[in-house]
Amino acid sequence: MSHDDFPTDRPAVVTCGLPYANGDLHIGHLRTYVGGDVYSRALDRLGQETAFVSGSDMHGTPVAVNAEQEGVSPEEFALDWHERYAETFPKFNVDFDNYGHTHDETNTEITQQLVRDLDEGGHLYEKEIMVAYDPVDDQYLPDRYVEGTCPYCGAHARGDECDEGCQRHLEPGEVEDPESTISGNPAEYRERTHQFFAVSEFADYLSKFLDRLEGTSNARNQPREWIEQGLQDWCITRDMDWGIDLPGENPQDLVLYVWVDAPIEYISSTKQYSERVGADEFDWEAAWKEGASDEHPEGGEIVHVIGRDIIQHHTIFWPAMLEATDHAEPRAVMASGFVTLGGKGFSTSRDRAVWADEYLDEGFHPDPLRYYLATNGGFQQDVDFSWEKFAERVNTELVGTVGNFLYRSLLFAHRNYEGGPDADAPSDDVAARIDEAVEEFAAAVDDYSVRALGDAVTDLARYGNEYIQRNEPWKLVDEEPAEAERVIYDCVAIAKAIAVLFEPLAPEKSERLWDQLGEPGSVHDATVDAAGEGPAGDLSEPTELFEQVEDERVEDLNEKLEARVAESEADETDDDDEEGSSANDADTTDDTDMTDIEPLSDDRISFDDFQELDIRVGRIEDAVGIDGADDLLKLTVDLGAETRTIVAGLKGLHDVDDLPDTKVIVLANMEKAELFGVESNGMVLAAGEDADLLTTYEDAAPGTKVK
Ligand code: B3M
Ligand code: ZN
Repeated sequence: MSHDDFPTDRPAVVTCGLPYANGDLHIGHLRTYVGGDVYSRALDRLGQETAFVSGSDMHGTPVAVNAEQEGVSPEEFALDWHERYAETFPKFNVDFDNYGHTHDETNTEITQQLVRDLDEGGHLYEKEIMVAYDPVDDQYLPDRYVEGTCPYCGAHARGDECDEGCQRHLEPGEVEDPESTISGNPAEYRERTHQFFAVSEFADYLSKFLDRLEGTSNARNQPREWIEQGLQDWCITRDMDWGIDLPGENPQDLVLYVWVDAPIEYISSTKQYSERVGADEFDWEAAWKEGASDEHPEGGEIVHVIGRDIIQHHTIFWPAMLEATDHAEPRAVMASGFVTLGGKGFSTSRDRAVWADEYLDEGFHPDPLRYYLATNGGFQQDVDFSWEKFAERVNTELVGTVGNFLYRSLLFAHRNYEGGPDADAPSDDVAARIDEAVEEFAAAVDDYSVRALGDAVTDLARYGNEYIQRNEPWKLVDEEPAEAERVIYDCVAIAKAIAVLFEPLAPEKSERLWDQLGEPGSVHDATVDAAGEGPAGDLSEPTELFEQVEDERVEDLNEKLEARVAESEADETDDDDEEGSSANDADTTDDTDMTDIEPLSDDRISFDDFQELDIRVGRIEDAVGIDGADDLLKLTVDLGAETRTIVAGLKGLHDVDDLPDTKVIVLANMEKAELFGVESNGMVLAAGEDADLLTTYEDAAPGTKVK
């Protein structure tokens, strides 16, 4: 890998964490897959050679336990889910170059070879450990087959992770007071010989690796703490039938731990892609193996997109495995926050979720959900889903800003200029603004920010709206026809740039726009260079790209969701949960208050940065509503040195008459903003959805600095 800006001349592989093949996908899962897809499409747009791969995670106790409960073999059970996932992802325009699964031949072969290499490299050793065993059922109880008490924090825990307490990964034998999750029988510990990978030997390497690692900051900061606490070696075998056999002598018939073969599927899936398209088109070995390419012996640009619950596997175990076997080092890990409902995690087993199929069954197009999931909050922040917020983003940004600009420009162009408006090139200002959007787009890729990719487009559309409004081509068309044509040509040029830059977020809608623009070929093959080239095509009659989500619709959807959440909450009282689990799922994380509150940010700021914030005590003198704005109040606030007008979203949350004389805390050097025609000069600070106003404890006077 390199640390150069994208695009580089190395092959890139973008991977998404593999879903366990054991249950329906919900929009919490989709956040990671959409994120990965958006990112890989954005790399494509920059002209980066990219493979986008994933696959289903077939092995492990979550799958085996669920299959057992349904009375089918794990293979049949997992394949069934695998096929469903392979059908679901394309419906959301999540377009993997290869979507394999961990139980196929490619992955079995590559996994066994990699484990042999670990062994030959002297990184594996045998150790006797205590494994939970159910004497009544005569069965060993790995991972999810056993539960008990966390030895670190005392919470109730699963065999392989302290899901309700400290979230630690637990090694076999660690959980105290073990019980079988299948029979409920108390388990005993028996001695078995297992294989261990000497991860602790890689502590120094991993510290340096984390210093180099790009992506979201949570993926660097959490593992640094784990390394400081001391790394434990990792047991890589299990007493069960379902999995990939430990290669070589295997007298106890052990299989490899699911977390060994799961990330290896990233490699296997890339190999399958190369085999399909040919190594000339994409060379999986050059991407993954050190020394395979003469030009770039360190390998390609590997970017892992995952949920934040599996950071440890991707930043400790996996890079150590890669390093030990001469594979390329991952360049970046992008770890997404969860999607929550009413502040709590999704739960598959309690039907507390918005399901992927359900969204489509409601008749919604996939692209608005993609846009919402990718741009609502930073990638690593948890996002609380609500239909209102979804509708608001769709209505204001997709319909109001982007759709509105496109429709008014293209309709005008289509009606007035047969064959499309004509000019040699966009005017200088417009060309410069398009270049700026392309730069923002490229910077967003280098920052691993799918949200900023969205901003690059909405900002450009906003500029487009201002541009057309300012130049009023409809007034010029009779008196200054040449000028009118130039203006509208510029607008169509902006529309074309939007088509290219919006492709990652809204692939299908962008393709439709591309067709409306009469551009040749597919927008999926266009690169950012096309964004500045100006339109070529003969415009067809435009239709509106995005549909408004009406209030009644939101009410309807809310009712359904609230009823379901209430039911799931009632279930929680008599909960002895099933074992199903997967990324982004409350089944691995909730029942604690962990997900009620967004995790504290890992992004530290310096004291100097803090000092740049001019935070003051203020006193509200007057509060009035603003015409046309449902949520906003215009406040007059005494800040000691001066009195300012500040617009705040307090209407409906506070009694307007009570506000005068209330002391508030104000960010005085917030940039000015115009809201509904009122200039807001500062920001009143408030906590949470209900805008609980910050105030002072004693008698600090207006103007006093907060520090
Ligand atoms: N199958 C799902 C999870 O724990 C797990 C991911 C594997 S990624 C290599 O989130
Ligand atoms: Zn714990």
